[in-house]
Amino acid sequence: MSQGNLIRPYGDTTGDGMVQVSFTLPMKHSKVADGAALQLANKMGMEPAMVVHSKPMGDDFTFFVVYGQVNHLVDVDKVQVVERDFPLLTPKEANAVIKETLRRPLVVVGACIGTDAHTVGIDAILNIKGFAGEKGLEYYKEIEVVNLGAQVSVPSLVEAAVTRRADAVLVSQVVTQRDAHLLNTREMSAAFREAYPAGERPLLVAGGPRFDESMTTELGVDRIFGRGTTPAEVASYLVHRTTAKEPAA
Ligand code: B12
Repeated sequence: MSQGNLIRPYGDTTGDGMVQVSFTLPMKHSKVADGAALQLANKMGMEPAMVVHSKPMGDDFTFFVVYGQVNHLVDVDKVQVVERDFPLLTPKEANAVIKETLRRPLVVVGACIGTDAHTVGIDAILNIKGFAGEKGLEYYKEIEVVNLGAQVSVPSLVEAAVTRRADAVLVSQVVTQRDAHLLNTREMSAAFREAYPAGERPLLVAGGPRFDESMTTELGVDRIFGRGTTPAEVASYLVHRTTAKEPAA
């Protein structure tokens, strides 16, 4: 039987299994609090473990960094991720494909929905100034960007998508408290399915740092982009999907 491609974390020497975790406990900073942190680390499978940093966070909370050893193995062959399954295009190439195939600008409507006011992420993708040295979608001559900004309600987003004849709707969710990002995204995708005849709705794309990129079906969207996404990746995906034959389901 194959042992797979097994590895262990590296701290001081190869394969020593050393990891570092940080967390907060609702306890006053004290020796007992340090002991409580250690107990948690042990229960998490870190043995031996050491509190290397503890700091009061106000009167009733303490923040910890714990360094310790785990015995778990990582089987690299069993790792599952969503790989990019479309070619990465330059703005020039993306523009050329849109011009040849759609023969009109590709319309993108973007927003932060719900109560989320974290616009930096969606702006990084849409605004001309872009992100990580890449220009945003506004820079693309053949992409028409409608950025609705923060705290947009789902009905307003649907209305804007219908009015502007959006090819794609880009939604950002940064706040994840009480699973707000999941609930809002599901509400959004359901509303689009209700508002559009089957096969005619725009592509639905969700993005934000704490999404699991494999949850597209569960959330009813076509693609999810996570932490560190760059504008060219998004533009390339949109070009790939909107200029392909099959419509969004
Ligand atoms: C800046 C900031 C703010 C600013 C936002 C200003 C603005 N105009 O955006 C202000 C001060 C307003 C703010 C407010 C709040 N914030 Co705040 N904020 C942050 C902070 C420090 C940085 C976020 C950021 O700009 N990242 C940079 C961008 C470029 O990264 P990004 O968002 O991940 O985006 C990238 C990808 O995720 C992806 N992406 C993102 N969206 C999309 C969308 C699409 C379609 C695609 C394709 C890709 C994509 O592409 C981007 C580029 O790679 C984070 C902590 C942190 N370090 O992340 C907290 C953080 C997000 N905030 C947090 C909180 C709690 C709040 C408040 C509730 C605080 C409060 N009690 O009032 C409020 C909520 C306001 C609201 N109604 O939403 C928490 C969220 C915790 C959680 N689990 O939900 C964080 C994580 C801080 C923390 N550790 O507690 N915040």
